[in-house]
Amino acid sequence: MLRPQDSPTRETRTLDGLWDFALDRDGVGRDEGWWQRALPEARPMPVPASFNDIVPSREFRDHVGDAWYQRTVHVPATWGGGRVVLRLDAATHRATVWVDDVEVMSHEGGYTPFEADVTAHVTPGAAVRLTVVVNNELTFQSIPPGEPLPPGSDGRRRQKYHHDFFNYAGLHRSVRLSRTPTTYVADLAVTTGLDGGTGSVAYDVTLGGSAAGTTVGVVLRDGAGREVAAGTGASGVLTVPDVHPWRPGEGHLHDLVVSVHRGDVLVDTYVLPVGIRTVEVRGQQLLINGEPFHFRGFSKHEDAAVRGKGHDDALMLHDFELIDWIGANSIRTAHYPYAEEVLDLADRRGIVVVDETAAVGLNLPLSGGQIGADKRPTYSPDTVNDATREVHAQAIRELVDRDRHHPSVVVWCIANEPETTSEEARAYFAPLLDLTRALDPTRPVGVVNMFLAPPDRCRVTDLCDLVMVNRYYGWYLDTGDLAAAELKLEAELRAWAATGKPVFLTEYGGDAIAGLHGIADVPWTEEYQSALLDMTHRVLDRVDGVVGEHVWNFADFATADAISRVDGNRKGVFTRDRRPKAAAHTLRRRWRGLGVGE
Ligand code: BDP
Repeated sequence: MLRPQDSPTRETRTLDGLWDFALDRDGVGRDEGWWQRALPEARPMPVPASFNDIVPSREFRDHVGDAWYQRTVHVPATWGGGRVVLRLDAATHRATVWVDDVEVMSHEGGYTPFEADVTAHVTPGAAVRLTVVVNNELTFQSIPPGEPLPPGSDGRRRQKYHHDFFNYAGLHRSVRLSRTPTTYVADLAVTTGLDGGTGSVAYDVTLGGSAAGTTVGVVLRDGAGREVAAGTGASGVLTVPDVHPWRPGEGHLHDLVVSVHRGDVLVDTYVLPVGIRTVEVRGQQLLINGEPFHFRGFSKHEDAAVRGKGHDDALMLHDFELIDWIGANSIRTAHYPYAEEVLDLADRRGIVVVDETAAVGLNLPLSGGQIGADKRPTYSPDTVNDATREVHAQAIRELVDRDRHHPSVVVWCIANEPETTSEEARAYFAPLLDLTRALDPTRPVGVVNMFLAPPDRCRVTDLCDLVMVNRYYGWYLDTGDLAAAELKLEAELRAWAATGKPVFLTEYGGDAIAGLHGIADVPWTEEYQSALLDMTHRVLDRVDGVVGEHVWNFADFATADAISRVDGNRKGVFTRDRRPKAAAHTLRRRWRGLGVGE
């Protein structure tokens, strides 16, 4: 699926703004056919945004079930004779869409786009009613998983989930209506290579509609707009002498311009930004363009006050400026695929990305407040099962399809902290790792490991291309005792390094309440958070084979209510409104190589 864009042959309209909205409190909307009429008791709701925090009420915040969005859309009269496509960049966690009375698409999974050709259901020059029902229920067959709880004393539905971030829902990203020609560039596969100073771009164009009598041409332009290579035919390999590659810290992009002609007439044209670079795991190194790369940065969240997980360009830009300020070079899209705009910006700024599916919480021993309290097996016919794995496989297909062209993306992460000590875990993950490699043989793939599965017990990490581990020594383990934590962290990282694979510490850190101070090693203070990071860095610098350090988290974020959470998770080195804690300055000194006081 190619993203909509404006070009000489294409036109795109965003449908962002205020929509009508109704919570379906009694779950009757589908039976009553709410798409056929104005929503009952409709109120305005912004798109993109989570609906949970817009209205100050528990009913909105904790709603479980369907929520309806509706608006009128005017289809431009000039769009006659074209193909009209409706695309939702994300609807969390699933949605069904109607154009007037016609159901045009349904989609499972809250963080990847979906689209439908709605040409037959619209009339250029006329308006249509667009209705979307979004559902936020989690089950053992959804990614991420969850399960229903008995209704509360107020009769409202409740659910439990196994991940540590608030279950925000709604239309989190843009909705677009676009027009393409009826013969159009439907798909584009691009693989880049480097051989010394010479770059290569292998391309393969798929046309939609009638290809009869058409010719396909491609032109590659560098960042200054100069043509550096050209080719004819739907597939081929372009060679770029003296290439300007994409590299970390320098997001140089080329434009691959695809043109489809019928005789002299331009039928369609599509422009894909391309970064020419290579990625490879060799021994215990991760190489970008043949050079060892060390990840320093954050595992993040998409999270902010009021808008929840709704994408916002201002916040995104500010986060990237802070990433630059602190001297980070990479992020991990914990714990789901982020808005495509984030990857666009990472491409342009040379920020390296670990790209993750929404498979978080596949770990029953870890859930439920007390480790081991939930005795059910994670993988069983009644819990995470074959049907879950198929949903997970589809989430991987959609992630790779959406993001394969982003040069910033160098690693696929197909799950965070699943249960990985059982034979069932190995049987669950082996085919998913194979699938990811089959979809994209050019990038390493892994599963993030958690502390209950050390090297001698984990049955999955040996199947991965690199070791990715989250460790909280000094926080959940050896709380307040950084000396003990230092010894244990070092012993464990050395054991992982002995596996011969590159070792990436994908999460470490501790909570700090901004403004809380202490002299001794007191958890929750800004000083302790900083000291914990310093301790971890001493260890990382002593262990060979470590390729990366991602602090948990970039900023404080919302979670479900829990006695271990103080208005959310406070492991951010920035507060939720992006003010630095002491830890941010600690990291900046390390990552920018500054002396004390600089
Ligand atoms: C890790 C999880 C992350 C949590 C973090 C924490 O990967 O989602 O938020 O722990 O507890 O295990 O802060």
